Amino acid sequence: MAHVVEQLAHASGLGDIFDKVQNEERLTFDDGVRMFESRALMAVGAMANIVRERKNGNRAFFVRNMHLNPTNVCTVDCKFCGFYRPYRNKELGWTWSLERCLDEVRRRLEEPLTEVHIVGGHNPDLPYEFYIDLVRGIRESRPDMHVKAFTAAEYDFFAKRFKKPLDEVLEDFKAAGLGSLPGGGAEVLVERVRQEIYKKKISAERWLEVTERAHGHGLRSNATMLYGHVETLDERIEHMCRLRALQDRTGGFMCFIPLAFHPENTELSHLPGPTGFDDLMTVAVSRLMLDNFDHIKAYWIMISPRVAQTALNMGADCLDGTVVEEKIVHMAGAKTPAGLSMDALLRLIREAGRDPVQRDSLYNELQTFGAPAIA
Ligand code: V47
Repeated sequence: MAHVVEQLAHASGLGDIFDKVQNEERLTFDDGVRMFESRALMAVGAMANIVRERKNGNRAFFVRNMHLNPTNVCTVDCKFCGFYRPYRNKELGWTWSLERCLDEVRRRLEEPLTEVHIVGGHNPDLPYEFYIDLVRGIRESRPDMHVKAFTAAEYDFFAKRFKKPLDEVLEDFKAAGLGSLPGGGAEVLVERVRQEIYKKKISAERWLEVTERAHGHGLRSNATMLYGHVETLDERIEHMCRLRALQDRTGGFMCFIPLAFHPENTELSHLPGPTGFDDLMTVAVSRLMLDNFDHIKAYWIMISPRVAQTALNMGADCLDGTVVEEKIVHMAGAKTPAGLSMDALLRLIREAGRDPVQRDSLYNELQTFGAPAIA
């Protein structure tokens, strides 16, 4: 098989990159840009598959999770976001009470979920105790549920808003039962992009600093990249190189998730958003560049179940999960379902020739699945 990939890579002018992949050598910034610019999806995808299988064999992971978005009122005004309502018009958005949030979790007690993923707007009306009590309340009503909550951008907001040292904030959340951090808020870790479309959000340096501190407190996290808007291919690679450098220092990242930009209902609605080709290429290039990340997630919510399934053969080893009631991209025009059943995920994975593995939030295996019963 390797010689077929080698031929493909040579035919696309990427033979030297193939050699590095085979020898497990780190790829350079220029290698990353060249792979994107080659448009050689078959070659890049096949090389990414080598790394994917080296790291994760034939396994493809999913998690049984739900999302919770306590508020979409936000002071940051990111141009790419269709989810938020500006604080100055806060009556147009929602801000749920603690009880309402806890009810969202409690009403699913019968469902075999293992994770709740919580993110929201930067809403100055909510007190510190709201966030802490939310994490603690979920853990009390459902001790088996892992709380993956709030992005590095939100922890920075909490520290500033409540005038507390970041380390104290992180320790308070840990003591309340926080399990890990989702990867959002990173967008593209390049100042030029920030200035253009989210200039009030924390800088790349601060996102990396908050994340490093969280890792230092023993909290693991994910990392995302929002692509397909105003960023260049070089800037995508710069983003990946910055994450890779931090991972060298901390080892705290679990997975990388490329997030396909959805333009509807945003200030960037004139942009077309990425294509399926770009979705697959971005998964494949990230698998090859992020040699120190164990997992690459093809988030089916953003790139569709069909493309995510295909990505399982081009670098991705995880589809995220059942995701009950996704709002962030559905408010930006996503046409995907707001959730998938476990059977639907199993079918996607099996038809891609992979072995489904239900994981917990830290990528421990919970359940493997044999071949489907023949009808
Ligand atoms: O940070 C916002 C993105 C992120 C849009 O860690 C948009 O496992 C596309 O981070 N089009 C939040 N994307 C979601 C997120 C996430 C999702 C799934 C799994 C994990 C994980 C993390 O959503 C934001 C932003 O980058 N986003 N608006 C939009 N219009």
